[in-house]
Amino acid sequence: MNPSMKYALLLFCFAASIRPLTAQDSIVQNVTARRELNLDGRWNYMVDPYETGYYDYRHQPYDQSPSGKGGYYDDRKQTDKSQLIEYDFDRSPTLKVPGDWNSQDEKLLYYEGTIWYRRVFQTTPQPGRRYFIYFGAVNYEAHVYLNGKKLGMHKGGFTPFQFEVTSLLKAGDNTLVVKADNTRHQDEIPTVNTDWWNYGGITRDVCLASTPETFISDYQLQLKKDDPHTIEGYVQLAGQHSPQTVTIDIPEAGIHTTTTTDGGGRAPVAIMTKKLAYWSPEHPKLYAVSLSTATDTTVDRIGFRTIRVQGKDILLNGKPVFLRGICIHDENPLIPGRLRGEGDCRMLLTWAKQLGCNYVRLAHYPHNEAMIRLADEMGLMVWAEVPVYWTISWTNPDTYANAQKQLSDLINRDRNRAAVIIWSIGNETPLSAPRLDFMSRLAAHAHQLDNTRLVSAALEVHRQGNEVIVDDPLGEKLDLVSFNEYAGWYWGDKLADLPNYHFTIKYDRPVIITELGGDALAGFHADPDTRWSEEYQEALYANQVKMLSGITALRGITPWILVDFRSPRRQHPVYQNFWNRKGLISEQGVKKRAFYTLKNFYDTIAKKYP
Ligand code: GCB
Repeated sequence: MNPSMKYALLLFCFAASIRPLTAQDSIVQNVTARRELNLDGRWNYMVDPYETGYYDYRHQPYDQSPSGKGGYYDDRKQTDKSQLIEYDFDRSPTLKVPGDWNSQDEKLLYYEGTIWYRRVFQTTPQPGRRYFIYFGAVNYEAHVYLNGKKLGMHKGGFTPFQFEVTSLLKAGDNTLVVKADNTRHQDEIPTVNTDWWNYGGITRDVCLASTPETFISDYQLQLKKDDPHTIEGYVQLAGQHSPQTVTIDIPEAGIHTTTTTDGGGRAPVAIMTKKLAYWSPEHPKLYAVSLSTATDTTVDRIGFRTIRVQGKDILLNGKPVFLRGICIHDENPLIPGRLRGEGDCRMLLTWAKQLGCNYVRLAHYPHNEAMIRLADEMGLMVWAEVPVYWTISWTNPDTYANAQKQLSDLINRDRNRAAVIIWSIGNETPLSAPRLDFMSRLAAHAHQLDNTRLVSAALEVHRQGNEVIVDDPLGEKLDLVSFNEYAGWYWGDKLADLPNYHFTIKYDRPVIITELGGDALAGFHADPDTRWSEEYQEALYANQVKMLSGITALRGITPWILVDFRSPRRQHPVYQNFWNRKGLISEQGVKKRAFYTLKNFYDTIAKKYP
């Protein structure tokens, strides 16, 4: 080879080695059914505010250098006493995974930046199997390395991602290193300004999953739009794409049928059935569904129901429903920090049930998959949302691509959960032409990915005197009219005046109030005119209920919020102390007076919509 060819080849190899590696586009559906090894537990960690483990002293990323070496992900050990290594995972402290770092060490409460995590695990890879490292969520940007090799990067703090590691996994010890960075940036989703704590770290489960070479990677089995007698969807195989038979069994519904994959590994599903017991909050029936091919079997629990809008009504299984809801953040106030497992999820959903809810708004980002599965099991309908919150960079194409990817990942993960009835594409986004374009594209994308559910967003109102107006042009693209209104807290001086407000709503659709409410410090009692008192919050709810009774199309509300939650924006030294106090339950789990006001309202509504 002549020298110039040699040089060109070297350059090519180098360029190939620095191509950006990102997480795989789609994740294995129902990954826990494929779990080979749970990687939760204690991981060693290092706080790295200057990103010394990522950049060299010229600020060049080690993982983009020709050798790819030099970063903390090498997990070097001193083999000779004279050797200089300025880090040591083995002797570093540990953090619990899943779990944000802020709640695990006082020094990390306000930390925003990079933390390195390392976990060593043992495995014996089997020939003929494929292996994947799966993360439920890492906030916000994760760079992942296995045995010193970069697997890739993922952005987005609330959606799952995975990497195939079949060729890198070793028999014996394997070293998994994650650089988690929760720095906020204007062009990201969410952007710099939110009203919640920016909890960092590996906040959800991690596992090693394994599958056969050709396996069932994805599927959707849900009732066809507006048709209670047809289960429709697809089964997607990954691996070899010669035509294969897929068998679908739902024994309890007497279903045993087959379908065949096409050249792309996809098999359409259309099953006629008259025997289904439909999923509803009162009867959250889930069926054991088994999918199998010649080489693979996977089992899930799936509920079947229809949801649609007819005039001003929302019809669940053809019957009008009122959504008796409450908003929820992914936070356990008792820790306080991100929910760490099914027990934490169950605590919140049990409180929602005690309130008389049949519905929850999981704000403002995708919650844990465990939460959605529990809602399926406990009988709570769900509004699921992406963190397109407040003032996003509307004109940046990368920002749009990021938002759309997060929306796709949410829909793909939860498309088989009967509980989810509404995809929300954002919250309180300010009117402008670029924003309308951005949000309209997101709405179309959600409709295109899933035509069996409703698509909406939490809009804002504006006022003229006593008239509250809802006319956001985005409303044209949505299946419901849903908006936040803070009468009695951010506007409307006297609570007793609330019933004098009336609503002018441009769209003839069911109306859902996605937020209303006000703060109260649990245990602070005063007269109903005193801000922050439980009595004020109670009177606010009583007057809100009167005011909203004037909206004839009202078909649901999700007051803000079930439990007090942490927010850096909430600074009052007596009443807030970095807590948003709009919860109906305090950070110690104590129910405030307004909890019972809302519960009474829901008890009455439940009788009207049996
Ligand atoms: C809102 C936001 C929510 C805030 C809430 C508040 O409109 O959607 O994220 O936490 O108001 O308490 O101000």
